[in-house]
Amino acid sequence: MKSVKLNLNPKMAIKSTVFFMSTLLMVSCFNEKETSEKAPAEIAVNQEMLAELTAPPHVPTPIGRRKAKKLVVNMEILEQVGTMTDGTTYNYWTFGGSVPGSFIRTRVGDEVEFTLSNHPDNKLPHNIDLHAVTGPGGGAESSFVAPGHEKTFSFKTLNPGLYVYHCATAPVGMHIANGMYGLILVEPEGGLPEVDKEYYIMQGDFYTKGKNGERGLQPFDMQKAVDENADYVVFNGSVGALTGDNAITAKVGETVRLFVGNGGPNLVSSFHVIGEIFDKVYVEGGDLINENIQTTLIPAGGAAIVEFRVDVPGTLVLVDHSIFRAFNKGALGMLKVEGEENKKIYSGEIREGIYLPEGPGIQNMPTTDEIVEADIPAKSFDEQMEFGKQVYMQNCFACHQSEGQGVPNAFPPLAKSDYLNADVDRAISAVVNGLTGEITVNGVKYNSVMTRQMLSPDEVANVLTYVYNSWGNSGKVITREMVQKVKNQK
Ligand code: HEC
Ligand SMILES: [Cu+2]
Repeated sequence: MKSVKLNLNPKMAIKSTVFFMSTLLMVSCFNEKETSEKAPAEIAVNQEMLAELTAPPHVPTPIGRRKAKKLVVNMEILEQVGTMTDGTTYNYWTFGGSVPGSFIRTRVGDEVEFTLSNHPDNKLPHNIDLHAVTGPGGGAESSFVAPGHEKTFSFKTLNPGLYVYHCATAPVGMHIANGMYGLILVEPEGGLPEVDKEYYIMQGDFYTKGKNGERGLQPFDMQKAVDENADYVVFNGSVGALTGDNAITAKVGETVRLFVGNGGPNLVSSFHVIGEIFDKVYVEGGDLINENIQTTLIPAGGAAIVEFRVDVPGTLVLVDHSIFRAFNKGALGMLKVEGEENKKIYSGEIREGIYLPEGPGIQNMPTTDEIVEADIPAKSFDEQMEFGKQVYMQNCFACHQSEGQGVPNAFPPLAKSDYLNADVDRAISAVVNGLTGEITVNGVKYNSVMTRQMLSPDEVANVLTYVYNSWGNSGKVITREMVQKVKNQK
């Protein structure tokens, strides 16, 4: 019974004893049917098995009906440089080489023998606090391990649920901020109900010396972390870990289960999937199931299991609905659903999920004149193309789409655009000053608003060079001087 674990005040304790006794009565009535009614601590294990560990967004095979076992988990800590976003790298500290760390899947009653190895190339000692552990520090005290060493401890899983694990070595916040967190699932007796697709997603906030998008290897910024002023808020450790080719997938009619965690260190997540309603949410990763939910709150150091059936094809966009984090700091992922349209459920005029909360027509024009200079001007055509593509993916992609194809009735195409190719200054002006009013692109009329893009002259030159040299366009090279000239005309 769960009361063993709770730390109750006296009044609660009385209540809980009454509850405990009445449960005992109930149990004694229903007891006959299965061993499953045993207190988790009493569940015997006789076989040993090596735990399957997976990197996100994948999860190990479901437990199903397997009996409780001695489960051997071998987790290796690796400090390694990885990509935060195009052009920006970060020295991640990881459990198993990924952020979040390897997913651990257990069942109630398992005896987990956990070995934590700290790779000899690492610089620091680490440990692990698993929220699924009943015991001091969640294992932290027994697992503190220096580089080139390993530590083993064991624990029995008593409470089903989805739990966070993280490093708890001082300064704890710094170890978590560098990516040292992951999820451990404790399935109930008999396993979770079957679904078609399962994925592992974990949010985290990152603090870098340079601001969002600044190039190069970015060191951790302690002061920003203390101030809770995140430069990046991301799913699965980096910007784009779940978008484009990295998107997770499902087919129309399938049921999807997402194991969603939040490593923090600071921010809570308002987890939402644009264009979908959660049929079920295991609130905070526990037993309580809520139904028909739009957005579920996932605290730092907490988790939730969300489930839904996908009914129509398209791209569902996963966000932290603290929405600037999604569109400006990276907390955005995609679930691509393929299959037959169902016009009854969704009429489907726009195929890809575009999200403009206020609609393109009423978004405010930015008023500030402060435009940040790009740190390094491109030195060659190839560099212009490379930098330009990055600017495109960060600033234009959402509307004009990955291949410049645009979105029918909303955003004009840039691919083979006669409007673009006819007049370079006019195209520069669209980016620098914004564009509004009726225009005709390839014979189709658009009457909407493109807000002025807050980019440096170099960035404008690069992105337009990229656009002009992609998707069958006229191949012009735009220089910062050409951009400057158009700016001065204003
Ligand atoms: C928020 C959506 C949005 C973003 C972001 C955006 N645009 Fe546009 N863009 C539009 C809309 C809408 C129009 C048409 C405006 C009109 O109807 O007057 C347009 C028109 C254009 C045109 C002229 C029409 C054509 O198809 O040739 C160009 C060139 C252009 N955009 C380039 C860019 C570039 C480059 C970026 C990124 C730096 C960008 N846009 C970012 C929405 C956007
Ligand atoms: Cu650590």
